[in-house]
Amino acid sequence: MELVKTLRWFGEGDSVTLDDIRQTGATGVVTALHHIPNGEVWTVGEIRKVKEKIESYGLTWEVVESLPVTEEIKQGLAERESVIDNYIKSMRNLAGCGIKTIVYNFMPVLDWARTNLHYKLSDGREAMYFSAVDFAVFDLFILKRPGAERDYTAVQVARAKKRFGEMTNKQAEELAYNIIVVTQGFIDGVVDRGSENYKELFLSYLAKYDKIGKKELRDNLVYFLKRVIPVAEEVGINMAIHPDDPPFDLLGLPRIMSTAEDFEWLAEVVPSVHNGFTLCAGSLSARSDNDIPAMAEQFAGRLHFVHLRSTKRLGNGDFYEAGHLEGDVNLVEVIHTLHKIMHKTHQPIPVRPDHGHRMLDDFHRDSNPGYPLIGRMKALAEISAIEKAVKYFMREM
Ligand code: DNO
Repeated sequence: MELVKTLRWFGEGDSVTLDDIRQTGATGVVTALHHIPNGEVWTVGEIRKVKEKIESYGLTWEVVESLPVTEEIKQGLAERESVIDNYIKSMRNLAGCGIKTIVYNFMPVLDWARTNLHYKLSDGREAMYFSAVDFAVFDLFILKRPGAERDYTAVQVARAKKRFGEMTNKQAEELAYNIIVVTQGFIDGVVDRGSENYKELFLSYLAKYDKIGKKELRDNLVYFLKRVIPVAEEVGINMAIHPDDPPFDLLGLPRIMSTAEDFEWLAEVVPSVHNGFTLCAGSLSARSDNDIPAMAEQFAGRLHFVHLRSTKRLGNGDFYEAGHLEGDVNLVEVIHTLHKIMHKTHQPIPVRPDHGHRMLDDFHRDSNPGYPLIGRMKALAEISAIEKAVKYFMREM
């Protein structure tokens, strides 16, 4: 049995085409109906159009990433009822079309965070980087989030102040624009590329969490799952929550999917195996206490999707996205663990390389941050080669 190798495709607007994807070695596609506004129903007609298009290239639509869980649901507002009704309709429509794995996340406001999207590696490739001090600059001095100082030590504030003093206005503006707009717009975040006054808008979203702590956010997730998991069981859909990226507190927002304890909690409150996870090795690895192969083993029956990637932690709160054979995650061990799981469950697990470096011809073609073609193709080739070797040594071939 093999892992199902997939690549993410952002639909018709993606500069990386299905024709490109089928040449990379991927057999599956991970996508969403990015043209449908968050919270609206995905109709059978719209789902079919995309599915047929993917299949016309000899590929299969393996995973939906993401069917967005909107802010009404995360904040637990009265309006969540109708949005959850729509969510359930979309689930039923997807299942009716044979698409049975849905990724979502429960991170408030910000889907993922990096401070530098063009960090140069020594050989000329580019990776994405998270700088703790730059993020503090953004929070304290650019955004000027009310009460932000409370979340930092005096030393951190002093460092951020010094760093801010060294930045030009243009650099500060770019930092904010990257965090709020560039990294969020293309994955259907709350602030899209067209938003004017994006900083004010973003601050107003953050303020909505003034009275929502970890407990309240957990309650809101459970409320959502108690509605959708029975439907998932009925129609055979696997729900796969994506962990927090990065898996630690940011901007005073509650975070509830960062550690093995968080995973344990989720599996306990709604025990159905349809209530599962996306094991995002990259996101989780930004914390040294997350043992990714151990988490894979512990949550084996609930791993509906895996993002294979690695980060390099630099010891000061910073990390960057390392090559797939480098960094702090041992992907050989992760892939070995996934094979041991498949051996027992006889269920092929879909994986994708997640982000890749920007390299070679990627510099001549615009793509969404983290999703260049050549870098991801290299990662997929590395993953496939690891898998071949793992299978060989497990006597599976
Ligand atoms: C970023 C992605 C995330 C992920 C969502 C899942 O590149 O890993 O945007 O798709 O958080 O809901």
